[in-house]
Amino acid sequence: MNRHIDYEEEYHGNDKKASRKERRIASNTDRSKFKKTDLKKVKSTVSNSSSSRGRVLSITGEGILISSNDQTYLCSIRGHLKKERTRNKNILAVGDFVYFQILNSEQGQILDVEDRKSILERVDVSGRKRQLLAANIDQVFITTSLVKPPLKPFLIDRYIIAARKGNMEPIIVVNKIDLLKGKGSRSKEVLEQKKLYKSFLHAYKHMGIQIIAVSCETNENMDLLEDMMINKASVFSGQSGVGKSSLINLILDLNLPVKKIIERTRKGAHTTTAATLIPLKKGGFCIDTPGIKSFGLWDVKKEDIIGHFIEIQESSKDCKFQNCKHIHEPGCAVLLAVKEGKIDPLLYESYATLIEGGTDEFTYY
Ligand SMILES: Nc1nc2c(ncn2[C@@H]2O[C@H](COP(=O)(O)OP(=O)(O)OP(=O)(O)O)[C@@H](O)[C@H]2O)c(=O)[nH]1
Ligand SMILES: [Mg+2]
Ligand SMILES: [Zn+2]
Repeated sequence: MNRHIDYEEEYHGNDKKASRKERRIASNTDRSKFKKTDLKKVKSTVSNSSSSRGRVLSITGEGILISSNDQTYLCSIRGHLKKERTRNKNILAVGDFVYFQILNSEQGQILDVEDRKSILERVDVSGRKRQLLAANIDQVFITTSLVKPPLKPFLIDRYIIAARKGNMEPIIVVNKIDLLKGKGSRSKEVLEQKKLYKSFLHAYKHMGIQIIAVSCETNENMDLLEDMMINKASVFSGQSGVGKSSLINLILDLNLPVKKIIERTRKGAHTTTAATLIPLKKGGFCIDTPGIKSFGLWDVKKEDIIGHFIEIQESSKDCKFQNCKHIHEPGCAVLLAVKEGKIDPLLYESYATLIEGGTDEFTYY
């Protein structure tokens, strides 16, 4: 097997390796922001005369696939770039623009990475490193589904915060809207989802974020989603099984692998295993990504979280204590507003989960 496989242990990780590396970086106390770190330090010593510019299409165990002038090259990374991995699980992401040396008609070596205009990142599975999910994109389609798997509003907030921090527009895509209608729509499970979905729409309509409900089964709003993608770079991200690849297949008329209908269990199976940059015939790009279980925010301070919840921030001005976290403090105006129904309970719960953090599924750093 290619020894460069650990470029990207990808989303499911290589646990042994990760824990070994974790120990190695355990003493690393560098808390500086990413903007000041890796890329700036990696200012090129490379002469550009012998290098070509390309874009990262995908990163797998075999190497990094670069597209340049309508050709693709499987590339390795030059040594000095690899050193930048102390706090980073990966130093390159799909969507990155890179300079590379062409070795032959199929292979090359990456010399340098261009500064990014935007980046989607999270805490990796080890909980200590920054994992880059996608770079140089305009919008994140925070993809969720109804019923199978059920809607998870808390995960959505994390994505919204990460998208805004990374300089991208968050857009919520609710897939499988067909499952709320027709056959089986009177089951307890579906009725509960209907209720949650209604509260979710109510809570999030004030957030200034576009929400689009779609279905790959009935094609509902598929034209609208396609229009939103034209001439933009978009990334589809979200839990496994919500239908990211199905949506891309339908809109771009592709054949990306999707989960088979016969499901033994409802969780676990990750169908897409590596992020891939796909060009749109009508202009623009989109990135399909593997499903994720949790989304730990990288380098987001607790103080910044409240800025995302406008109504909570507004109410907090009347709290008795200036350093009130709005969890259980006396004289908390936020808790009072929740009690009086002025703040949506769903939003408050999401806020509280983010502030308290700590659980496996919703790690907060
Ligand atoms: N009922 C219904 N099923 C859908 C819809 N969209 C996708 N599915 C089904 O959902 C399953 C999962 O779809 P995928 O496209 O593989 O999901 P994914 O988000 O790409 O999953 P990962 O690659 O594992 O992250 C497949 O069996 C699809 O047929 C929809 O709108 N309605
Ligand atoms: Mg997929
Ligand atoms: Zn308070």
